[in-house]
Amino acid sequence: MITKDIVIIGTGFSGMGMAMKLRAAGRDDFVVIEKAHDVGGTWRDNTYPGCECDIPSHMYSFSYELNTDWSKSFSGQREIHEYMRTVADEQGIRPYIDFGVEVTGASWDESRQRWTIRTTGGDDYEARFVVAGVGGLHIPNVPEITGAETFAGPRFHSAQWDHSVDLSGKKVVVIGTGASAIQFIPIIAEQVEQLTVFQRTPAWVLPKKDKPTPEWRKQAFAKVPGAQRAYRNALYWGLEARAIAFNGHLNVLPFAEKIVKRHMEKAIPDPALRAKLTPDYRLGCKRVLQSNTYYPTFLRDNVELSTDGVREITADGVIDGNGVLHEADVIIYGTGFHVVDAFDYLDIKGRGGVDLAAQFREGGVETYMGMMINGFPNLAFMLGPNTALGHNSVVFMIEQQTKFIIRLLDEMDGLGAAAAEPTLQAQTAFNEEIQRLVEKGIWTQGGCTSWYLDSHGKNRTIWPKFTFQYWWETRKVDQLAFAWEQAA
Ligand code: NA7
Repeated sequence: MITKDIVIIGTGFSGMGMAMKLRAAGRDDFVVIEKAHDVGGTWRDNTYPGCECDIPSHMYSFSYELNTDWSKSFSGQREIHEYMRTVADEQGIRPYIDFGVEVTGASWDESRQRWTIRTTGGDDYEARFVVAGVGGLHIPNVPEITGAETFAGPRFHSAQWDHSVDLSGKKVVVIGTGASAIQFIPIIAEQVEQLTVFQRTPAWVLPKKDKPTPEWRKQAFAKVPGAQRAYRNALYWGLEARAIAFNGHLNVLPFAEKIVKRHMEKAIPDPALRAKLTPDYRLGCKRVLQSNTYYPTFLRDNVELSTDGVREITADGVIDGNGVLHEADVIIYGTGFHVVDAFDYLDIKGRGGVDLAAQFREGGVETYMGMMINGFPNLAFMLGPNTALGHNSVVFMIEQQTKFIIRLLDEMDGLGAAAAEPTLQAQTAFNEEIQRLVEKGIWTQGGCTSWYLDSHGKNRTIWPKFTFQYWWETRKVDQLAFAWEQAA
C-alpha cells in the first residue's frame, strides 16, 4: 500500500492540470496514476488519421503554458500530444506519475477518513483526497451488431485505430458519422478501393476556418509582450459568443444553419445526396462539426453513403436495413464513446459503501459544480457531469476546477477538517438550476438525441451557461455548501 495525501487518476489535460497546480501550491505529497505509459489522455489514445481538435489551439491549451508555435489554427493530435509531453517535462510532473497502473476501484473508509484506491499492475494506494481526471470520452462505444464476430477481416474503433491494417486497395465500411468519423473519412477515402459510410443521423458540418500560422504571428507571439494573451482573449470571447445561441436564444441559429446549407450546396450539387446529408434537427442539438473536406468526399466514385441502417454483419461485410450486402475487408466503428453511462465502468464506494454508479443510475447523475458528490467525501471529478462544453475550450473549465480543488484543500486545512463533501441541499440546488437551463437549451429543444443526454432524456453532460459564469461560481468555496468533518 502506497500512502499519499492526494491521488490523481489520469494524465490528460485534467490530471496534468491538477498535478501542476498542486505543485505550484506547494502540495508535493501526491501521485498521479496512469494506466498507459505516456501522458496525454484522449490526445495520446486517439491516433486515427486526421485526428485534430475542433477548438483553436491557442485556446485549447493551458493558460499558464502558452505555446507560441502552434502550426495551425486547429492543431492535430500529434502536435497536441507533443505539447502535453513537453509541458509535463517542463513542469516537472513526470516523477509524480506511476505509469502502467490501472485503477480498478476506490472505497472510502469512514473510520480512517481515507480512500483506498485499488489497482492492477501495481500497489494499492491510500489517500486523503482523490481527484479523478478520467475523461468523459474514453470508453469506446462499439455497438453490438448481430454477426460482428463472424466478420472475416479486421474491425476496430476509431479510438483504437489499428495502424497495422493497410487500408490501401481495400473495401472499407465505416459505421457512424460523428466528430471522429468526419475527420478520418476524407483521408481514408483517398486510400481505399471502396468506402461505404453508414450514417444513422446526419451531422451539421460547418466549414473549418483552419489556416497555417504565419511565421510573423509566431514571432509576434514570442517577442511582443501581451500579443499572444490578447489573441487568446479574442478567441475566448469569440467562442463564448456561441453560447448565446446554444443556451436558449435559439433565434440566432438560422444564420449558422444557412452557412452550413450554403456550404453543402456548394460542395454537393446532387439534391438527392444533399437531402440525405441534411439534418432534420436544429444546429447545436448535437455537437457542431467542422470540416472542409467531409461533404466533397461523397462526390468521389469510390464512396457510397448508406442511410438504410445496419442490420447485420456477416463474414463478407455489412448488410443494411434493406437486406443489401456491402462487401468489406475492414470495418471501422466511428461510433463514439460511452459518455453519460461512463460511471457504470467505475467501481467507487462512498460513505456506507454506497456505490456511485448505482446512486447515479437510481437518483440521476447529480453532483455539486460537476465535481463533488454528496456521500463521497474528498473526491472530486474533473470535467464531471454538466461541465463539458459544446462552444468553448474544456481546458478553461479544467483550470477553474483545479483552482477550486486547491481552494477546497486550503479550506479544509484552515478548518482542520479531515473530510469535506457537498451538502445534499447544495447539490440539489445546483442540479435544479442546471436542469432548468438545459431544458431551455438547444440540446433539449433541438429535436435530436445525442450523447449529451441520459436514458431519461436529461442532459447530464453540458454546462448550459457561459464559461465565465463557471469561473465566477467556483472562484470561492462556499463553506455553507459543504459538510466539514473533523478528524475521527
Ligand atoms: P460521436 O460524435 O458520438 O459520433 C458517433 C457516431 O456514431 C454518430 O454518428 C452516431 O450516430 C453513430 N452511431 C453510434 N452508434 C451507432 C450504431 N449503433 N449504429 C449506427 N451508428 C451509430 O463520437 P465521435 O467519436 O465521433 O466524437 C466524440 C467526441 O469526441 C466529439 O464530439 C468531440 O468532442 C471529441 P447518431 O448521431 O447517434 O445517430
